Amino acid sequence: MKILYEVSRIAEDIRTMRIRGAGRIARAAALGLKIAAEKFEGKDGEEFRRYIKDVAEYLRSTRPTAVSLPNALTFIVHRLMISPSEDLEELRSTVVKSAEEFIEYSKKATENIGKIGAKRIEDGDKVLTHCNSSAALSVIIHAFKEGKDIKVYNTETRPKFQGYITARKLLNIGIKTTLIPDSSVRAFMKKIDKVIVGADTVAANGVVVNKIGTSQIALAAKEANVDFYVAAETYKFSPMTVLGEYIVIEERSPKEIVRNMKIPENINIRNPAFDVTPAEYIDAIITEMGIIPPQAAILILKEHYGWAIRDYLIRELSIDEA
Ligand code: RI2
Repeated sequence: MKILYEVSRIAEDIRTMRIRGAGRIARAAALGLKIAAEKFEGKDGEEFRRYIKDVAEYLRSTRPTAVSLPNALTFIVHRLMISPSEDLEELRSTVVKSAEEFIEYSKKATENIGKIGAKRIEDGDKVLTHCNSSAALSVIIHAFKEGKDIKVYNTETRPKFQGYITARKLLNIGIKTTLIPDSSVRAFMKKIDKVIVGADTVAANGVVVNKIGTSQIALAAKEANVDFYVAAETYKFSPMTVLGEYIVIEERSPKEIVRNMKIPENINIRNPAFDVTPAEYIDAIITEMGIIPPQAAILILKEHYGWAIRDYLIRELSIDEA
């Protein structure tokens, strides 16, 4: 299979985290499929279908944890597979339009999460956030733009330090922000009114997979009786978890941890990028469709990904009753 330079560039940028954040990698992958469709040079509809499926698989393999990535690709590939047409130009246009639709939906969803979530932020609140989540930031920024006087505490987020991106963005907008080390979260929790983080994947049972350190923050919030919110678009909910699949936690290079430090030879270093926060530590998940308790994740999945679950049951298990 020939991978176009533009598509391999997108894949490499996702892998190396030049493009990062669950929403952004999903939109970048959708763009990759769109480019592949536009530049496909074959003549045959069947060959086009195979090619797009292979490119989708190639893009999907870049990072394993955020389900937004496979969900974006499946959304587009599914449309292509169910099209009754054999005409190459019609199929090409199906992929291009579906990719554009996903990208548009994704941007709007993040905006709507902000509008909905801002209602949970009160004037005078001190809000803690972790890593760099555009969904979580959308809530904070909307609340601020509504005129609420809020202060943010945001973690550095070792080892990639995405907290600095968050701090810069908030400061540019004029929101007071205090950057804190990840390990100081419990010490600061008594000052905090609300925690709001993003998500890479939400499972059918309501557990949330997000940047490493999130579950410790949830634990500290629970202990201090501080509300803990997750901001996540519906395409961050994982249909395969309904079917019993585990979420793979990405383990990245130890080099990200040690950087230029002198370290003992043969030292064993682990660098998991994400962790799992149990549903009972989460007060609510803010989606573009409304605020739900984490235990209602299964309802979102049935409503939005019923087709994907049904597809799997028919294809793999020959059952048609999802
Ligand atoms: P948005 C990020 O992962 C963080 O874990 C963040 O909370 C999550 O994606 C969601 O980000 P990474 O790509 O989609 O930095 O809300 O590993 O922007």
